[in-house]
Amino acid sequence: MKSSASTNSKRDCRAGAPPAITDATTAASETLALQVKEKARAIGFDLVGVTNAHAPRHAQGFQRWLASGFHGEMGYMAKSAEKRIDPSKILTDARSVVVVGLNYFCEAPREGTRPTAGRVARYAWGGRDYHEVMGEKLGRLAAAIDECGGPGTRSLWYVDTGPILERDLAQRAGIGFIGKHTNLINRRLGNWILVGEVLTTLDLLPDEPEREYCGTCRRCIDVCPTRAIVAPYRLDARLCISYLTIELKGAIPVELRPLVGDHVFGCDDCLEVCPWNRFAKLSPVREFQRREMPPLTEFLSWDERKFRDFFRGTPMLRIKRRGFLRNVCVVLGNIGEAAALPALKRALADPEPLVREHAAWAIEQIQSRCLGIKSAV
Ligand code: B12
Ligand code: SF4
Ligand code: SF4
Repeated sequence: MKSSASTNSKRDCRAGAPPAITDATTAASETLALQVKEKARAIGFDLVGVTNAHAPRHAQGFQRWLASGFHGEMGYMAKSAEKRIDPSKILTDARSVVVVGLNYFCEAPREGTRPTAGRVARYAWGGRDYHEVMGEKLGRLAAAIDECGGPGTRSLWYVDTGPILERDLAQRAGIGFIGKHTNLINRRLGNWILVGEVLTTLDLLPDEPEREYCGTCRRCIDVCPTRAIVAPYRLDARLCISYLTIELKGAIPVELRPLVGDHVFGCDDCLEVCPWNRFAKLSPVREFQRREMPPLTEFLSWDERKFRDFFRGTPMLRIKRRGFLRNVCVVLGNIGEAAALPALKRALADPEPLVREHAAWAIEQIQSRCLGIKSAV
């Protein structure tokens, strides 16, 4: 889990007055909030806002989402449901949540590189996992908050994997609004933002929540290849290509494979079309800059060691060689030409049954599409 607790015994920013609602405490919590935000910006976060540690606004929406089974095999979502709707169950006496955003918008791939490489979601283009990039920064921010709070202040940071409804709290902290595609959008940066937060026992003056700005637009809903956005703000993860190619451990359902298209890891289709991205700015974070990927067929010849060496420190490592090659086969089945057949046929002898089965499917697809052969291998 990407999180860490920190406490600090040094006091340098604030006298430890008990929380009483007076002008003086309000002023103190405002000063502290300003100091914390300054720290966050100095550390390199693009966005920072503060909210209280009350239940998230859409807690009921989340419970309905679970009850509909939209989380699929992500059992951890249901298991930690109680904590997700009550931050004080994560950190006793939590008073405030400092929510941060990091811009990861980078240059698009050069024209013509896509057909052989497959498409990778933008957050995974770089050479280092964002959990680590953000984790380092969040650790420093949590330590700085403890320092401001003085003795007894406790803080806990998370990025992505913690039991928190991050986007909900982010909107309440004012750093963006949840779009119909369910992602957080900032009016100055668009939707290419990663979210993290520090829960703290410190009293910080909360910011005003952001309001919604989707209006009548529904581009993201219409563009989704699998119709996973079943209604505005409601995503059936079981249909989402991001879930199918990253979260799902086993076989990708056969009927959904053609819809995966050329997405080899994650999917950005609903994010790409959002008009708010006209305000996106290139991220200076070195670790997010795009690195070249070899042609898809090459991956099929890689053993465990080669796979690990190439993807070390990246989000791809999470789905392991077997998951990644499963995706490679599906994409080749969808967009590959006859030239991909030798590599796929060799993959029929792969040590992983999951890879073998998806390679057989891909061969069938290519044979039927390119050579007019209908029967299986
Ligand atoms: C589970 C999960 C997934 C699942 C499910 C996604 C989902 N929409 O729930 C899958 C695997 C599909 C997924 C995919 C992606 N994910 Co993801 N994921 C998460 C995770 C761990 C939990 C999300 C969650 O709580 N889902 C539960 C459901 C109910 O929440 P929800 O759909 O967001 O619904 C909320 C809103 O819709 C709102 N709501 C409900 N009704 C209404 C009505 C109105 C009017 C409004 C305004 C709001 C609203 O309330 C709900 C509860 O908060 C978070 C990290 C975290 N701890 O929060 C990252 C996170 C959401 N993922 C992230 C990313 C980057 C992605 C991908 C872009 C990756 C990719 N390119 O492949 C895709 C985007 C797909 C998409 N359209 O959402 C980022 C999003 C950053 C951002 N700017 O929003 C997060 C925040 C991680 C991070 N720390 O940065 N993800
Ligand atoms: S990430 Fe792709 S599959 Fe998932 S909701 Fe967006 S467009 Fe649909
Ligand atoms: S594409 Fe349109 S509807 Fe979808 S999130 Fe962006 S503004 Fe909202």
